[in-house]
Amino acid sequence: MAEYVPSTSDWVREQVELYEGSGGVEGTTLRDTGLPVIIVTNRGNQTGAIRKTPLMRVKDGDNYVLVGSKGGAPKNPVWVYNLRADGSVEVRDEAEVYAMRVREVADAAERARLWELAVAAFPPYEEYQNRTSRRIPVFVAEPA
Ligand code: F42
Repeated sequence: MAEYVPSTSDWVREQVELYEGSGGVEGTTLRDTGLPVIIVTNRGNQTGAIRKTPLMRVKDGDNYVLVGSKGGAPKNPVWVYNLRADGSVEVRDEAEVYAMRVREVADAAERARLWELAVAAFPPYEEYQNRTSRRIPVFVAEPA
């Protein structure tokens, strides 16, 4: 059984610990913004380790839109490569945990629609995309 290897980023690791440790009652928003966060459990594509990645909650019906923004950094967050390698994830949304299948959004029209949902849920995504020449990857997680 692969082991969980926490993020190297302290605030992220702490959010995961509070969110999961409270069964999805605490630590479910982005700092003091009140904006909801989900946790995507994914598989390290090089180490095989269990990785837990908090992301903003962007819903599209029963699906979740996963945005590889990383604050507009020049490089993709590495969980993008995990999802590209293995689309089987678990999404924790507060007290619920769903087995989901992730696919990367390639179709321009679909991406435009989902990007609009993402920016509506978390306006900074727009700034992040303007901040980098990197095309921020967008994934959809659908119930497995
Ligand atoms: N990040 C976003 O991109 N979008 C969001 O909407 C978002 C919201 C959010 C809300 C709350 C919160 O606490 C964090 C939030 N984040 C958001 C940050 C997000 O959780 C990630 O921390 C961030 O996107 C960076 O992701 P990362 O996967 O690049 O994380 C780094 C810091 C990391 O953990 N690196 C590990 C390390 O040891 O350096 C390796 C992680 C890993 O998956 N390794 C793979 C493996 O095999 O184990 C290899 C990956 C590879 O191919 O290199």
